[in-house]
Amino acid sequence: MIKGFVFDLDGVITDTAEYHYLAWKKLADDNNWKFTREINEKLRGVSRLDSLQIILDYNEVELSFEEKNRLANLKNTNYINSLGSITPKDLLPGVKEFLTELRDKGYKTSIASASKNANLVLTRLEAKDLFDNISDGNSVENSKPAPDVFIHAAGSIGCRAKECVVLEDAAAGVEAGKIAGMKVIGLGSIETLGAADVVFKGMYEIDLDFVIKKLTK
Ligand code: B16
Ligand code: MG
Repeated sequence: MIKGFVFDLDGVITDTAEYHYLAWKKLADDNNWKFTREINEKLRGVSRLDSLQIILDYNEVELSFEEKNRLANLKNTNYINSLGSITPKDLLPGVKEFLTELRDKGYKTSIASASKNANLVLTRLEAKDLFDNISDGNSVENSKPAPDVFIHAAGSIGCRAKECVVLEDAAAGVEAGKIAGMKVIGLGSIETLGAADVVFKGMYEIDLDFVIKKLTK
């Protein structure tokens, strides 16, 4: 029986990928590193330090742990500065309607994001009230594809893993949700999210009754 829905943030509730891209691009430009849109796609759902490592590997650059932390912090300052322009209009299509329907029907809802800025983004969106709990990059040690943040989220809303449905836009997140033992709805393209139980283009396409039937049969 499904009792809870666990939502990724970036790419599912709102699209902060462009802000992440611009902040990484500035860091890369300042350090004369190559950084493309294609590499940026590989950073979806990946933690801040792991994202930096992907960029460093691509450029064959080796740095000390301290230097990596310093650069990750610089990127984060740029990213946070850009979040000031986010408003409730930046909720992705169908998000408010789907969350409202879930809560009206008695389902528990939680965020499960790799981001350490989830609270700030949700505050800007004025969307914190749509969720019973927020689990994020501050809640767990291991980031996706490790299942930790989803397991943390399920526990926080009083559900067992098998009673939860995950909504994810990134391959690493779909993998994490499956490892956690949850049903997974992929939001995006079937090519990237084929490992999910069902894939929709966006939340606006989801028919709740259809999904519950499909995931519990
Ligand atoms: P921060 P999600 C992820 O969020 C982003 O998709 C990813 O691009 C970012 O690097 C990661 O959060 C960490 O974010 O630097 O804000 O801690 O998709 O898991 O909600
Ligand atoms: Mg995401």
